[in-house]
Amino acid sequence: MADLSKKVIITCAVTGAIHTPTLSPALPYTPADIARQAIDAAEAGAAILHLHARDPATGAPTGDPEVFAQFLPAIHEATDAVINLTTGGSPEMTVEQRLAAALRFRPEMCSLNMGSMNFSFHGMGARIEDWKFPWEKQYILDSEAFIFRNTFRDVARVYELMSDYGTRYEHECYDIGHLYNLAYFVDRGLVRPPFFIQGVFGILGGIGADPDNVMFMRRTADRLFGGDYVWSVLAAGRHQMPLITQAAMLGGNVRVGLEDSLFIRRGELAASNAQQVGKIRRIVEELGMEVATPAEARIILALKGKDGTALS
Ligand code: KMH
Ligand code: ZN
Repeated sequence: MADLSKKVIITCAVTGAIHTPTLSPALPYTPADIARQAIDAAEAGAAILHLHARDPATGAPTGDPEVFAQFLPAIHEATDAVINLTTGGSPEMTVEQRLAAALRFRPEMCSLNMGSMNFSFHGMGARIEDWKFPWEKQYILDSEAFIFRNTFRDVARVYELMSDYGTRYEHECYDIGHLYNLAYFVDRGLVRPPFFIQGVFGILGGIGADPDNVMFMRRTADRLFGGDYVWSVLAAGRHQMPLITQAAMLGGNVRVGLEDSLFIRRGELAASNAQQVGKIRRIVEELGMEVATPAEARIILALKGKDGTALS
């Protein structure tokens, strides 16, 4: 068995709920496109696929399990990648709607957002005049007033419901305080190690995308969780590749995908999710590290395996 401590897990977040179709022709929103891009990302080296659904006709984010059902089985059959379903959903969903798909499909992993916060992206698309779909512009503008609700009771509920299914968590931590929120749940015994922590940098409302902050979050997690956590980083927009490269150099794991950034380099839109996976894979390998396979990621994160899900 290879030394798993040197392996880098690549997560690919394929479509998300922030970007809208006008912003990039590569952003997948039909079930067929989400499935194809997810499968290509796995083939390029992503061990984990973080998935949201979109209305097939308009590209608007949806939490409807029936829409997830139009692409999850294809991904489940075509790849060995770990399927990780969002419970963050979108600004327009209730907490119930955000949980519906994870409850139905009982994936190996689901996201779990570790605190309430402003979560804004209203500056995006400021120069766009012709929108592909009527909902997009207002959706983006309304994020100026969006409070991303993740109360202690909400988070506890996700733990209580999903732990019954053996689902484990991508703990999304948008600020240092969110690490302390996780420590609170650890103390209450609601979650057991290893804790997968996704440090999220550069969301307006969360911690800034500064290398110092990456170090600060890493040190704080070390202090709170010692050897009990597995660390990963995502960064929004142009910060994506630099900050995740820093994370890899610090022994962490990385997340890419069009959910987090539409670009492949400054001023150039990415052609696909797989292109971003390929780029970080090359960087990681050039730095002398190896990318984790899905099987290795399952061992590192103590996941239940594909057979324990309701995805097929
Ligand atoms: N879009 C990311 C910054 C979720 O799906 O739970 C946060 C996210 C939330 O991935
Ligand atoms: Zn997400």
